[in-house]
Amino acid sequence: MRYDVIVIGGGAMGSAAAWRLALRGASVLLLERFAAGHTRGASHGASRIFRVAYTEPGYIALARRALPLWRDLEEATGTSLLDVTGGVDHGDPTAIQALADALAEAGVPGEILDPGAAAERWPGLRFETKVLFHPAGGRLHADRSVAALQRAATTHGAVVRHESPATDVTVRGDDDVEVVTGDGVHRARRVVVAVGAWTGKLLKDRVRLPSLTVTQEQPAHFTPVTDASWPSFIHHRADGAVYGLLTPGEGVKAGFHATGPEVDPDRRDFTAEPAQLRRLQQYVERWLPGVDPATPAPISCTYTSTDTADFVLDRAGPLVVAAGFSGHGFKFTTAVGDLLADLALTAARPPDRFRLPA
Ligand code: PYC
Repeated sequence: MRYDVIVIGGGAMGSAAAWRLALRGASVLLLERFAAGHTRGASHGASRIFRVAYTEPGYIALARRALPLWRDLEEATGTSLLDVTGGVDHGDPTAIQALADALAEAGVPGEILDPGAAAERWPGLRFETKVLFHPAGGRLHADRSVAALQRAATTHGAVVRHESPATDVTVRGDDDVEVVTGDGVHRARRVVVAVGAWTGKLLKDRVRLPSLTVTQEQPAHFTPVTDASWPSFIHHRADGAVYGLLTPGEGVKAGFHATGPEVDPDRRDFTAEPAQLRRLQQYVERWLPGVDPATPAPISCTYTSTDTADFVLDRAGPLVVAAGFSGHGFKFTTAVGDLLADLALTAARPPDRFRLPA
């Protein structure tokens, strides 16, 4: 069987591509190297931040493109995926003002609050500077999203295979690619590669990629000590960002953004580094009065980051590459899937910031 498109990688982005491609009538094979629901990559767990609050208009537009598609996916699969809790950004006043200005410019509702007013509204958090609240922020359920994307893809005829690692990809012609798996050779007109931390391993020597740094990150859940409501939040600090949100049933997740050690995705230990965990507890003790800092339940995941934190979404001949989500990609999943379908099925070119190096 020759498919229109083979998608390699059944995490969020590959599954979204499979959905959007199948919805448009393409014949699709989705290959995932691990079992369904695995925790080896970057798409597992119960919560991810949804927010529109970016300074770059391109990301605001992408989040706005993603939102109705999340709702379509919920409706198509009868699954609740996105809870709107509101989002807050606080910390560095220059960063907060830049976000507020960008939202205002884009016509996205946002509100600046004094720290006292913000603390009254969200007593689980401490604020010392002005706070940006944007009501569209919230929380996505990651595991449920991946499962829903794959269900929606199969509803439209996609074939989804777990535990089917692609060991080789060979471009035979402009419209002809071979993908080797344990059970044989599969052919397609286009191949979408969305393999997260494994991108370099699979594509080196085939596509000129930007620098992609794979790190092991270790956020943790903490037990709440208040019934107060929790927005998703980002704390902009001189030494980097701290993010968090409530994961119902698991606690309040908090993490340093992109500070973990570089790892080989096939040889990582999944173990929280004790000094980093202590630092996170110290942060929580000072800035999250609504949780018990003595109760961390660490989580392990990977980031695959570009130097600019911009994504790679581009096509090189018949190979479409989705990579470098830099720890802030999940919210855009549905829009990224749609964009990948454009790249695979049409002559569309991506926005400049997403292009592969020339
Ligand atoms: O979704 O933007 C985000 C984010 C930042 C840190 C972790 N997630």
